[in-house]
Amino acid sequence: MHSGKARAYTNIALIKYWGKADQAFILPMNNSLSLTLDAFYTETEVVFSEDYTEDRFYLDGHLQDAKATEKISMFLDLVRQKADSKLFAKVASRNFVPTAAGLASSASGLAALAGAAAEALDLSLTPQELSRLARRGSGSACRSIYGGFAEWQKGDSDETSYAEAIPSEGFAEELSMIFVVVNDQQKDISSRDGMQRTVETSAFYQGWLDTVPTDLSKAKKAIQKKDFQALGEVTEASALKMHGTTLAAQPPFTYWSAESMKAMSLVRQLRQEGLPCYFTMDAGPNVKVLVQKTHEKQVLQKLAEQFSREQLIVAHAGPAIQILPK
Ligand code: 2P0
Repeated sequence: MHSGKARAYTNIALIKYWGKADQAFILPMNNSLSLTLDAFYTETEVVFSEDYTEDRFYLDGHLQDAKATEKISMFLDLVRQKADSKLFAKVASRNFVPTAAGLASSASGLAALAGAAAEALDLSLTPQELSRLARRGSGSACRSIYGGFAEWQKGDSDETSYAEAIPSEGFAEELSMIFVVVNDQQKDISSRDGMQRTVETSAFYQGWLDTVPTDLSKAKKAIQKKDFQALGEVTEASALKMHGTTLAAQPPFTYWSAESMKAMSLVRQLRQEGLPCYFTMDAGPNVKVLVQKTHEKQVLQKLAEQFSREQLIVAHAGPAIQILPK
């Protein structure tokens, strides 16, 4: 029996990944930059054995259907190929999320699966190789191999597309991210479908691509100088531009709900009142507020005036992927 267990933390992009140059290999159109967080993580155990006659996937203790298992199997095929193995596997994953608000992420999930499967088949991968492997499962997962800030270098091939840590000399540890969990009944467009539609049809997509390199260099400079305002401004700008592209897609769509707008307006208002904080959003209506730890309580208090305490989740910089004892 060959087993491996790993824990990976989710990450939120400050400079967003939005669009693929290659669907099969998950090569992105642009570099992205993220902060790994401590509040949400996935633990996954993978056991390969001669005794199994098929792959099985358990999520939070429940055996998953054929469709969910198929995705896992396709990823395991990549690992089996690397290890020259034909063994089937049992995969048991657990998402650790503070509330049941649908915040489970593919980034932590696929990073933990990559780490556990590679460990189980003794692949002895470097962080860069593990990042490349995780990328094949889900693009954003390649950034969850590292703690703190990470940059995904888009590259132009399977070999050259991977994330790297961005050292920040403690700056990442000075930050908080407050999740405003917004409930809406809208049917989700997955990020995979949303980004593809945008690349193929949005009149604004080229504008997005044209400005990412400048935003990225602003973000890296801000990290180097520990300049919170500069990092916050470019974070918010990157999210707004990404979401702008969806409005010009065919057919047009948006991830924003009225509640998302309410949270974004409040963040702008707090800033006008002299409280430094900035928002970002991903492929859903939740709003994430970037703030320094020194102002976390004040911002949380203000948010709590308009949202229930259950809707607010505080996260801080999280660690790199961990291989756990079996
Ligand atoms: C990001 N997102 O940079 C962007 C911003 C959502 C909005 O990466 O198709 O699950 O598996 O590569 O990584 C979410 O998309 O997509 C994402 P796939 P993924 O975090």
